[in-house]
Amino acid sequence: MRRKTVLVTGGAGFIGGHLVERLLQNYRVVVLDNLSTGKMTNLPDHPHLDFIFGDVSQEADILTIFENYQFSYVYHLAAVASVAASIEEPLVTHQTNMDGTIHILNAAKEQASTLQKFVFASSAAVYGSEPTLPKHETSAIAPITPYGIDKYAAESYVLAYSRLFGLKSSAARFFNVYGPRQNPQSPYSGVLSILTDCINRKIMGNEASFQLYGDGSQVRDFVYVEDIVAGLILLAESEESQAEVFNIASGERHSLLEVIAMYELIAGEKLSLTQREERAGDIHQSYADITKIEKIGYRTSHTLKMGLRKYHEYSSKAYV
Ligand code: NAD
Ligand code: UD2
Repeated sequence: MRRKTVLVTGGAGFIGGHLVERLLQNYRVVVLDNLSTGKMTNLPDHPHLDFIFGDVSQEADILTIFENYQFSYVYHLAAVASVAASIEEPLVTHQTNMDGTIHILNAAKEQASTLQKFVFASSAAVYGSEPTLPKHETSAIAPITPYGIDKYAAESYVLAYSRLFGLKSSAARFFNVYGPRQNPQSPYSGVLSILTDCINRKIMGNEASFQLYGDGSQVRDFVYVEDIVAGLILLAESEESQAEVFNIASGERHSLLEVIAMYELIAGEKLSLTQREERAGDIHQSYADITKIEKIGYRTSHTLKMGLRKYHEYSSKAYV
């Protein structure tokens, strides 16, 4: 049978690479990426994968792709994913995170009659620091950074295109994602990628100290990247997800100190911690209610302990 074709923007990124790997089991996949943070090494060499170097903020790049392919699904993940970068360069970020989304939506709506779903990668950042917990999809929206503001505007556009033009769509608000190939290089990289890097450097006999911002009592909902992928595919394939927004998280909550202790036990390595001032604007607690996505069939397959074990196993091999 002929494979259906799927577009993944930002497919060479951390989450995109995992999504593409999974989609290639059933689909022909087209990746659009400008490799600003993504890497070709995040993508497998596969006969059903087409990589297109291009920029979502350039209308011409998008139009060419939609002229050349008829898509069954679009997963729009391309974004400046760093909150810090969005604060330093709000306009440049906006061109990708907002304008880029409108370009993709405009092209996708021309294929609305055959496109089965447009899935957008949004973020828990839309909730900001408003303290009511856990976060439901109906919780107050109070983004506090250009990144969060653009994510909320972009997801609102996606749902509006469903109402206005009949584009079938869903938006997913990811909580703190972790797993293999997450880049630890910036101080604003996901904390578990930084912890993983510290642990592996120590295992290799190098000096490594983890900078703990605040007292470690901050609470997060860490979700393993394969569970994000499963959630995205569920949203694409489910009819009940039409024109709705969903949290994707683990539903577990842990303080940073608990996570560090769990990781040390798994890796068999004690970390040296250097305590620093709490980061300005750091949210003390962030965790999700995932009842809405569970009602359409989502089940987390990884407890934090399982996810950390897998991540450690993968990354300790990658360091050798
Ligand atoms: P990432 O930086 O690894 O992936 C983003 C990808 O988009 C990269 O491959 C990058 O090269 C590409 N890209 C950036 N600007 C582009 C442009 N103008 N044109 C084409 N491609 C472009 O980040 P990630 O963690 O994999 O994030 C994927 C998506 O998930 C993003 O939309 C991000 O905002 C969202 N998200 C991530 C997290 C997380 O914890 N990692 C949490 C919430 C939401
Ligand atoms: C996450 C997202 C961010 C935004 C935000 C919205 C990631 C990587 N970041 O930020 O994009 O959506 O949620 O709420 O998913 N920490 C340390 N030491 C370190 C690094 C971090 O102590 O070296 C602390 C940090 O101060 C924070 C916690 O660990 O309290 C988690 O940090 P993070 O950067 O992984 O994620 P977060 O929740 O701040």
